[in-house]
Amino acid sequence: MVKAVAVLTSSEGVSGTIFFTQEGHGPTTVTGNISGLKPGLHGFHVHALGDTTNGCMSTGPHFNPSGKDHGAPEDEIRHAGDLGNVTAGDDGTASFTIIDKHIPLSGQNSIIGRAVVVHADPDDLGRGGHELSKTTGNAGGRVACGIIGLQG
Ligand SMILES: [Cu+2]
Ligand SMILES: [Zn+2]
Repeated sequence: MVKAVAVLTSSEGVSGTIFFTQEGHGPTTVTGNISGLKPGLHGFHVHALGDTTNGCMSTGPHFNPSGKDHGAPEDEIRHAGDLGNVTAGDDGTASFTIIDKHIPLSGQNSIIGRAVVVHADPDDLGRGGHELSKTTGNAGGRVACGIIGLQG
């Protein structure tokens, strides 16, 4: 079992911790608790770079090793990093579990050393018809991010 963690940092009062586990070559389980969000849906992705020298802006685009368009987690055509949305309740907290086959914790397409990003707005999952729908899901600003690191 490989385990990883990302502690979110934010200049907008959002905080949280995201845990990742993967057994062998199976899917990766992502569990998270995030607080300080505006109620509603927030795009949630793995971005390509574990670089926060310029805050969440320097984490690059969505992790996309196979060069596809942006999509929903269940789509055939999606970025590996496309984990859809998380939903914050009226208290501004989101607690969730995501199981996904595209974000391994080892091997060539490992997400270790990359970043998770939480967005201000909902991810339209590529279906919004906006000029950004096929690249970012038009999910708006990056309100929090954390570098994915190995955990013992
Ligand atoms: Cu993103
Ligand atoms: Zn994407």
